[in-house]
Amino acid sequence: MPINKSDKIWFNGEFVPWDEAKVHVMSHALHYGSSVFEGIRAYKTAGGPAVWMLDGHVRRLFESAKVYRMEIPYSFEEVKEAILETVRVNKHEACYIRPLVFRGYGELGVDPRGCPVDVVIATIEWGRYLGQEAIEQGVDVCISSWRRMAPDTFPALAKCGANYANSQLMKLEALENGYVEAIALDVAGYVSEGSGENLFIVRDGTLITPPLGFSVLGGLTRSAVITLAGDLGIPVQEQAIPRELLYIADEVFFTGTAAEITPIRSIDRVTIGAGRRGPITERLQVEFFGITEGEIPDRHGWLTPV
Ligand code: PPE
Repeated sequence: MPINKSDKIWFNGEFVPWDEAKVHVMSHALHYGSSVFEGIRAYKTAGGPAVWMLDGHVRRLFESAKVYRMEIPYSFEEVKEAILETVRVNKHEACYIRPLVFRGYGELGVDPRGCPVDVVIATIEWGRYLGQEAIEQGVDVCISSWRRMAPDTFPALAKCGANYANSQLMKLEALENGYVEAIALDVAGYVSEGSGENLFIVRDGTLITPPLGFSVLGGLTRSAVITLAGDLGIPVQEQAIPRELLYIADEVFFTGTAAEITPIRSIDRVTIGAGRRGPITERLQVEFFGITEGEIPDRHGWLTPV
């Protein structure tokens, strides 16, 4: 997606103009994928922009950094405040927020210890991730020939730049073959997730999603959907999903900060359910978008006013 520049980027504690937020080509992260990041949305509400699940995202950023032994030189509260300040400074009504923590310019070689840990927070205005119509019509996806990483290779719960080498292979193959997105199986052959989304299916009125441990990211949208399903009295099971259960599911949808709740209408050209957004997906969307847009009371305290 093209980048809509905003005015300023928070860079190691200071605001710098968008075009001046640069790093050296010998930065460690560029060579070895040593970055961890977040993707957060601020939604437009009647009371001004509000950040969705800010604490959960900042917590996951610190956890991702912990796994890779990266010491973030700011406190949890400082990072939270910097995120809010970046939205304010850029005068967004709504935006996508990209905090990025990376091993910077210091030494060359895999050993990262001689490189500083740099932190940036950028914001852009971003529309629908999988296209404007996707939210209502659903998307056509495939099963990737690439598997998600095995649990003892790359830690899936850490949102590390390096994981997205695998995601890029999935995405490129899917686009090349005329699909919008791909779903990967894990190392054992069970359904894992999309290149940048968690996945749910609906079967006989029950929502099913792979548990953490099936090489999935612990998605915040995934957690929100599980909570909303509870509110609506829809049973949820976290269990292994064999590939064929996708084809015979009543409904399938993706969740993610960027993708929000996006229905899937076909997989490998097999029509899912009625071939359009299903009723449970729609009920969850109504709740989700109602809360994010400030039209339904934020009963779980998910929005932080900017
Ligand atoms: N799995 C993966 C691999 C993933 O990247 C995301 C988010 C999710 C699941 C859903 O997690 P959550 O956003 O907490 O519900 N992907 C981010 C990056 C997408 C991109 O293209 O960049 C996002 O949605 O912001």
